Amino acid sequence: MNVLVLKIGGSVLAKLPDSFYKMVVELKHSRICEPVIVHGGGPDINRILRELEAESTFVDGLRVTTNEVLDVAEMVMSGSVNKKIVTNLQKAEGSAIGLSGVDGSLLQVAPLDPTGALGFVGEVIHVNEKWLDLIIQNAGIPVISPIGIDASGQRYNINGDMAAAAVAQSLKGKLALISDIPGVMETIEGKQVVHKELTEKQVKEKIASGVIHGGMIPKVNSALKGLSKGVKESVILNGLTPNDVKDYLEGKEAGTKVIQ
Ligand code: X2W
Repeated sequence: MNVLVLKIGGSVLAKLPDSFYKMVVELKHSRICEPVIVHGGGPDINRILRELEAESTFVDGLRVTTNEVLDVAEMVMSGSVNKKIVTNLQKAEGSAIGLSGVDGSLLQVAPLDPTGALGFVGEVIHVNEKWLDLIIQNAGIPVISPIGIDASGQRYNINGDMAAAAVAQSLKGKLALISDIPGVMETIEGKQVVHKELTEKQVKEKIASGVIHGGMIPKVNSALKGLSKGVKESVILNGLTPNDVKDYLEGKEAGTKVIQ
């Protein structure tokens, strides 16, 4: 099985064109690969928490998750965000099945921070991949919301990138981090270039020198995290020009591959 896990963060989600969903459905129908979507929803969670006057704090990019925050994160991600993506894929004539890590204990987690300072933030310790196989073998595209569950039935909030890396690793697939720019870009001798490939060392150097900045930092870090967790290949691809995803799968130059 040739799986491509597409991680769609909340900020890029709002910008994706219909052609993105058509491309995902085409990947499935033409058997180029088996697409699996893992999404986030950070900006929507922030908005609802603000409306509830229950704003949360972040430690190293992870949301400190109290019981109340957990309820909102689940409501937003397993509810509206998940169903929006499912609907968009259905409109593109795909057969999408939305599920969260709680369903069938798909994402079994343990607390990420044993001191408890992060609250209910989970780390995936096992992916119950039989549910994903079941959907994939029945022509479906799984759409996964990053809320997990532990053996006692406690739910946890999982960082979307970490959930995507865990799913890619368990399905022995590739991990594509969907961005709204063509990849890691740099101006060299007055010309803007997209780096085709970067090693972990180069990524660290480019973060230190400021070439990689802003929203690209969590993406490259997620790509590296994926590799360290045993993902075959991590790549940053532009979701606004969806042909890039197909080009990448066909071995043509597209996006930025991050390698060890
Ligand atoms: C994230 C889950 C959503 C996420 C959060 O609560 O924001 C943790 O931080 P994006 O849109 O991909 O950033 N969870 C533990 O990762 O969303």
